[in-house]
Amino acid sequence: MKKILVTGFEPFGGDLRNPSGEAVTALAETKSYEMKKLILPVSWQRAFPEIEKVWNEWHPDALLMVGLAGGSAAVRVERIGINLCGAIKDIDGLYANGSSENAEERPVIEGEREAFFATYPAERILNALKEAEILSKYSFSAGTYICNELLYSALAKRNRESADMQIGFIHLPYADGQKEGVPSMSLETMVKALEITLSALI
Ligand code: PCA
Repeated sequence: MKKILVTGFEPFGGDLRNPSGEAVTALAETKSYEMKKLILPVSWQRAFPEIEKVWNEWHPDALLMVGLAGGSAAVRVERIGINLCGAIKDIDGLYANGSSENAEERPVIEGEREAFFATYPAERILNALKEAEILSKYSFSAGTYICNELLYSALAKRNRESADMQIGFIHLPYADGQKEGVPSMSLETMVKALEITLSALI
């Protein structure tokens, strides 16, 4: 049976909820694959090490990371991770350089290549989401915050270790009722979108 590591995030940036963590938590166990879940802190220093630990100990066949893209109306199937951390503070009040005062961009990994493509079957996933009539699209930038940092870090590790792993990132909209005046989707639809994505991985 295939082993899939699925991650979501805790709330950040003043939001009380993060639909990515809620949707991942709500995913049901299935008979077709073994699943481990992690709900990660939106922290430059603490998020990826949690993934690395499970990866090294459990050796998953696939890694699906999920985050919130506030303002997006559609489920976004991310295609690319880039080697750039923006000058954005995390929930610990720190920039990617570890400083709380010195705002500066930095690479995710010094000296590593500019970008990696996600290795999950993006086309199959998007087709399956569209088939289910879930508002969805490709995205060619996961931003420069911690979602991109995870995607890039995971793809770089896979490349370093020549691991044959499906790795990708899904960005979700705000959940219905979470915020006024922004595009949103029901949590139920988002859970379904993740189930469809997971089925496309196996
Ligand atoms: N979204 C942020 C980080 C955590 C999350 O859910 C991002 O897009 O980078």
